[in-house]
Amino acid sequence: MNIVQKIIASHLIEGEMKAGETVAIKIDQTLTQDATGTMAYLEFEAMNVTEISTELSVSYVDHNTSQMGFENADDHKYLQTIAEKFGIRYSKAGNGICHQVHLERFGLPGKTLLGSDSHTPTGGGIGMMAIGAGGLDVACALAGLPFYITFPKVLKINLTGKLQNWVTSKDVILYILELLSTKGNVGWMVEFGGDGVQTLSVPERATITNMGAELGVTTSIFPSDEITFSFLKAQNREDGWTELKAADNAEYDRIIDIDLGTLEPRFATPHSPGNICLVKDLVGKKVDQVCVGSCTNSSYKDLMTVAKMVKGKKLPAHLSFVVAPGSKQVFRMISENGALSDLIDFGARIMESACGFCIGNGQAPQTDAISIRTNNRNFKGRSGTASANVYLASPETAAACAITGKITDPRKLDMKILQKIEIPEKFKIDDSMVFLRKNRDVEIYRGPNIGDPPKGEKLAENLKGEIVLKVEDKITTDHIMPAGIRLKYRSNIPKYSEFVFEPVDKTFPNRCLKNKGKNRANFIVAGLSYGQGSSREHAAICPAYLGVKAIIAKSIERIHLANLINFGIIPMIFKSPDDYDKIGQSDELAFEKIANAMKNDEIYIIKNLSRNFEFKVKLNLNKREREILLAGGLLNYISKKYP
Ligand code: MIC
Ligand code: SF4
Repeated sequence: MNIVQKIIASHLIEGEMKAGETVAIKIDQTLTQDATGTMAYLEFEAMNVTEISTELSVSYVDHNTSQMGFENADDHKYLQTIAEKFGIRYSKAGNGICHQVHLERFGLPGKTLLGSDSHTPTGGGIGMMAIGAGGLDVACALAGLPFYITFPKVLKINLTGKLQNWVTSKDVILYILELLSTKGNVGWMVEFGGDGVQTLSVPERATITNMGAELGVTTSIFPSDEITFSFLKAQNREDGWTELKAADNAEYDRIIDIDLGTLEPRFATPHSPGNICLVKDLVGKKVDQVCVGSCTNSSYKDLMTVAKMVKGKKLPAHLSFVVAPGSKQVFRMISENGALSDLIDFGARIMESACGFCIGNGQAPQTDAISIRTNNRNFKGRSGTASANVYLASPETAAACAITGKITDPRKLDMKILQKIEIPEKFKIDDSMVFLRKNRDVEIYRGPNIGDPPKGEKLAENLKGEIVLKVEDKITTDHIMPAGIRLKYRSNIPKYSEFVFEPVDKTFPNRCLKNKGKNRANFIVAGLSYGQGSSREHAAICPAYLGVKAIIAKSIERIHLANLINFGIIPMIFKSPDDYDKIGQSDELAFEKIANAMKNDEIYIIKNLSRNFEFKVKLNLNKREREILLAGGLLNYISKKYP
């Protein structure tokens, strides 16, 4: 077996290990973050379970840490008290970004991790099968229910050779994105192998698996070897190490070879992590802002590299340079060894250890700015400035641009080759801000902004209504449910619903509510790869609240598809993609006997009453997904199945 198959086999609860079949796996660990976590724990509470069933669960506070108003602080208090009640570890704001801290302190090779954040696959860098999911799926895992996935097709990426100076693991994943793009990879997992693996440290591997999320694959994973052992040892956690490698005769559905030695520094250019070009092809453009941080590139090695590059230099007057260390551990270590002073002397604005600029929580660049960032997503407007152009790059390229104030290939800097920053023999360990305190009698705190998760309605037999919105390809969850300044409403569904599709069409929520008031259904028509990006289930909960009943698309991304089902919105795929062009916004559609069709039909016929024709859609759903939709969502389904 390959590594993916070995981990699934050792966690299999239900199903057959054959590509395309649904399998249920046991989840060993969970993680949540505050922006998805409040809703996830409210959903967990709604299940009336008395104990958690995982080996380890951690609740991180890292997204909404700006606290403009009482809302975020109230959510944090709720999260801390519920963690205490159920014996969930709580990582306080300031302790760091969930994926970075989890890799440092809790991730273990061979284990499964389910996280309510799409970049959970960061854990693949340490040999975990780490999967991102909606909050409700994580709540189910906490309650001891298995996680359902389609048994994946496995892509082996065979790494050979060694990266040249100034070329990094970020350039590896940007190259993979160039090869595979951000769409069409649903149902795959990526497994790395080959001699080149041995040239990459755990944080470098984690940068690659982290941004595997942008490919749309279920997860990515590296073997666990002596490099994994040394990393765990440096974190005082070598007891948890196990070797993990594919059998010599392991089979794969596809193999790609990459010679690391041939790669060059790359950018993802605006506005998609899949728009890749070489840094050398853009040199000379003026840069307005450089941001180093995020769960992709904020490790000790990343920050030390940047600090060494800028040491003794001064920031160009026109440029803003932002640095956010990934964790308290990283922060503490660069402060102790003086690298923090080098960054400050250069002119860096030091942010707390949190998502910050990556999620548009501050540091919005100026109008029309060019911003070079080390994070993983550059969707239009995500930075907080709709007209900004965000380029994603390695810390080395970002630092080179910060030094010169323009786009610069780090290889062309007049600088001696940097000595590679090695993983320290011992990291600075202090878990005082990620504590476990169990107290069954604690009173759970609920601020005024925190509401109950919405209750779904049983699927109606017939639906009639309007296509309220028709959108094109690659609509991201940032288009559907913006974060940034709207993040603080994550626990207040009626309020947050006022901003659904805000960047696309501000009139969307009101138009939906009008139809809902008249008992008419709302439908959305979309192109390829609908729901790319984040795991935020609010991109399904809030449309459901507005009365959206079905999405008809050319294709839908994995996590978003699961979230739609969990909240009772029917995902439908055009049988003939050309029909997308034959229907338009405002068309009136009729879905007759849909509840009946949901029981077992593969193909379903929708009537377009405005244009007087019919078109076919595929219901690519398994039995369990159909039952969830019929019940009006996963919470209803669970309460029926496990009364
Ligand atoms: C993101 O990077 O988009 C987020 C914010 O981390 C999301 C989760 C969320 O929306 O809260 C993700 O990646 O899942
Ligand atoms: Fe946080 Fe950005 Fe990572 Fe999402 S991608 S978890 S917002 S740092």
